Amino acid sequence: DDSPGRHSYSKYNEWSKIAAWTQRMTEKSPELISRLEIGRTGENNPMYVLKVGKKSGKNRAIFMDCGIHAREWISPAFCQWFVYQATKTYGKNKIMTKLLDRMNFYVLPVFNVDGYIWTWTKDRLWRKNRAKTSNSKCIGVDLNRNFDASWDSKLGSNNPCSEIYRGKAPESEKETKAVVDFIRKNRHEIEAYLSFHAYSQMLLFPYGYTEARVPNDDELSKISRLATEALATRYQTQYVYGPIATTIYPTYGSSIDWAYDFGITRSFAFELRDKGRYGFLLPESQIKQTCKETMFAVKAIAKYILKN
Ligand code: ING
Ligand code: ZN
Repeated sequence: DDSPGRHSYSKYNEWSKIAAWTQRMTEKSPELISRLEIGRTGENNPMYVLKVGKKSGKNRAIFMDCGIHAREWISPAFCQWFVYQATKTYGKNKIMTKLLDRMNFYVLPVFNVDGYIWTWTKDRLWRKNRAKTSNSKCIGVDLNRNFDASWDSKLGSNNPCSEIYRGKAPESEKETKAVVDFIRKNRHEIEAYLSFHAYSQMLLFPYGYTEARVPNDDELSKISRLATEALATRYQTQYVYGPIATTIYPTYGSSIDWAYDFGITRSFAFELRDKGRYGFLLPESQIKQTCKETMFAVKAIAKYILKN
């Protein structure tokens, strides 16, 4: 996939390439992929979701978001890899075939398009979106603090200069609103929500806003064990798992807490490679391995969802 003129899955791709790729994928595999524009960003860039699955009357789906944080480049790389592997292995790999026959994956390869573009042009370590705030010196809302899940907590950040600024209201950001509207519209289909971040090699599940355990904590722990064990089979990469608040840190207004309370009780967030050696600057030489091992985890989760 490195030959000239083809999309590279072992390199980081800028937004214009990813946008063009979403279109080409639907043309190359129309029986498996269609593209939906779920909304526009603050800077009027399109937000594309690829619907991946064999076309038939199915009513089951998994939603995946990548690139909610601009600098976590391995995350969009994984979403691209996932779609590519789906088209490449459908009809060949038994599990993939079964999954795509029975369910759809809604894949949002870049959630925070404006921020992602900014990391390519101005500031590689930018995290938030690019919205204007009440403080003209400080830009951007953390989209993973902008969801309506204990957003109002006094522990959330209302400082526009903070890296984790929650915004002026829940769903104040066009990007958040687009995702929430899409999920609300497809609520009867969506059985799991997967969000991809970097870095620290963790698999997280709700809650972030309280240390109280969710009702199906045992189930989410079990799924996480299956998924992280599957992930480790490829290169022995070790992941830890557990509730957000006690495994990484408390958070207010995150996408998976919102999804959980909305009724999507199988909601997870991956913190992909590495554990800090390169951090957000994970070298391109690690993209393929990271994607391959993560694929095992995602397939394990999807297989579990299908059966249960
Ligand atoms: N980490 C996530 C963050 O938003 C997270 C951790 C994931 C919190 C999912 C809540 C829900 O802080 C990074 N690296 O962004
Ligand atoms: Zn993140």
